[in-house]
Amino acid sequence: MCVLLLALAACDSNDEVPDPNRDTVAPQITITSPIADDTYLAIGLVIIRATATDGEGIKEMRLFLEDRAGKRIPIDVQDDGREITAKERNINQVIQPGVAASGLYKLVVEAEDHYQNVSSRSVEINLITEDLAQLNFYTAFTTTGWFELADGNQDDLNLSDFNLAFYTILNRNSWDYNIEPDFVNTFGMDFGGHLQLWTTLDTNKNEYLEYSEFEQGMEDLNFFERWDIDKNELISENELTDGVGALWDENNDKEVTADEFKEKIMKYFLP
Ligand SMILES: [Ca+2]
Ligand SMILES: [Ca+2]
Ligand SMILES: [Ca+2]
Ligand SMILES: [Ca+2]
Repeated sequence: MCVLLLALAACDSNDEVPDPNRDTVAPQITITSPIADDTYLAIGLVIIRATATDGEGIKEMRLFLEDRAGKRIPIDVQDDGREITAKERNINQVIQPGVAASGLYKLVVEAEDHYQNVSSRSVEINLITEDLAQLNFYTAFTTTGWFELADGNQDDLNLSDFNLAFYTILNRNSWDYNIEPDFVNTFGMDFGGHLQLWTTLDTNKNEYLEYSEFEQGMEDLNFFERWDIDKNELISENELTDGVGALWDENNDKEVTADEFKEKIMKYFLP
């Protein structure tokens, strides 16, 4: 009987007396992508990179897209593979915002520790839902989010990132290494009018595109060197846009019209 009373008393006092070890400090959050005020197509890609740290461990990270009225759309956070007690957790994922209306949105990151301390940080981005045909080529191209994905937020593409980004364009099913000859031929026509590009690339004629063949083919196409206007051996987003634009300007009037770019942007630079 006495034991039972003691147990009850211990239980009561546990509820009433604050735990001196209780963690009262909320996690700290840093968002490195997207950059505030960047503009993206609603049907394009937005990379989200955020880190939360907490002296006692992070229980959960949450992600929302919030419109101007404060309405929140939750976004599934991909597990970063760390222990639930980890003192640092990360968000590193690509989303397609898919909102219905253009405007300023907040990307909100929340982190909660094991003592219900919650902190929140946000970054504002512009999302545009216009049909691609309503945009000029530069805006349409740069707001796809493709370049940020390709450059890993490094601002410019070096030769190996550049090649990898174009390999990813050609390798449409990222889960295999199978590149379709027909798609390569279409790409060849769309990027400079090259007939039967596949035959040129598959030099050992095994009907398979080895990466070395692809690299040699890219060197022969000479995009990187030609587009690198300032010759710093890096391709900036402007250089890429100008380079692609020059190839797609079918009537050579130095303008890329929606008719010239719309279908191709969808095919090569949007998911
Ligand atoms: Ca804490
Ligand atoms: Ca081959
Ligand atoms: Ca350059
Ligand atoms: Ca034109």
